[in-house]
Amino acid sequence: MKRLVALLVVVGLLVSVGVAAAAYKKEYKMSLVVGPKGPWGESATMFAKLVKEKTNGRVNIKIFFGGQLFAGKQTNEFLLLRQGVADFALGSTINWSTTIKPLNLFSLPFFFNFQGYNQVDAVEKGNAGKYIFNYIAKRGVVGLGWGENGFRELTNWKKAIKTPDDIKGMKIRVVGSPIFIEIFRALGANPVNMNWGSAVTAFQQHTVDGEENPINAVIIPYKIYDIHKYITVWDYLIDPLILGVNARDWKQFSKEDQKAIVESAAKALAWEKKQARKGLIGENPPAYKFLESKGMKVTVLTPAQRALFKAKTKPVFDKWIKIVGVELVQSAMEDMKK
Ligand code: X2X
Repeated sequence: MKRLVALLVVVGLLVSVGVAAAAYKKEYKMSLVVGPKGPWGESATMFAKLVKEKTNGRVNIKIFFGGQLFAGKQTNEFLLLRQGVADFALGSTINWSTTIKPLNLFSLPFFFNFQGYNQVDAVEKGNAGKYIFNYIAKRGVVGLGWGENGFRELTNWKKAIKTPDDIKGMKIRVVGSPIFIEIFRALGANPVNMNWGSAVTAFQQHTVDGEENPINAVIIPYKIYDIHKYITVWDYLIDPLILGVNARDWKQFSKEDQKAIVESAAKALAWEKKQARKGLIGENPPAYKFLESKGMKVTVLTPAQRALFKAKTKPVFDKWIKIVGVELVQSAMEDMKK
């Protein structure tokens, strides 16, 4: 009997040691599609640093930049995060939208106004944003907050694009997300799907004529102005980021560490959003002047020109509100009114 008790004690000890060791990983992997430069990458570094400090080193996050964790296919990021190949990700809603259909809300063409940053904030903070975070939570990812890649603008090496006629037949690189292919086909362009990891080389080699990306988080850090001399500022859609964590990892963190992670996310993301929008608001803002100083010709669409692009892409909009969910679209519109 004594022996049995001793054995049970030993087994008990081993089990509890095992559980404690399994509870926290030595290192948590964080996925990013882009590199360390610019608001997107820098805020991830800031987040990991804050988490480490605030948890006294208990939660140690290593960032895998440039899409290293998803081996090329950026639209797999949400799946990898849900499976735990990545523990954290600061991901573009576009890359996650092939898995999470409601995220196509942000890719509806011309849904938000030109420089409609207040509308974007209202949707993220409002019922639509809550619905989306609930939706991803049911699919194994806890949303820690919203960041921003930005409103996506069109760049190319050939000519200034002012009307839908100008873009006809142009080969435009887009993310491998169906709505993007459809938008550019509706405009008469020739969209090609390419992962970001191989896109920049393709731009340099003129394999494609153009691309679309936000100014502060991508065009400037990647020096797209060295390759593309023309930019059309049209704010045709917004690309928010979500900082997400795998739900199984999340449950293992103590309440205290969860709080530290939430606070770190809030701080890093507030900074990130500010940087992503810096110099972009108002008429002829400093960021456009910066691009001009780098040799770019900046074309800002007039409301009338923008309306032409909007009209051309209306069938795509009408089709995709059903895929996003009519209720979610309505809820976002309500949020914007508040
Ligand atoms: O691939 C892109 O264009 C990028 C970097 O903006 C995204 O990840 C959506």
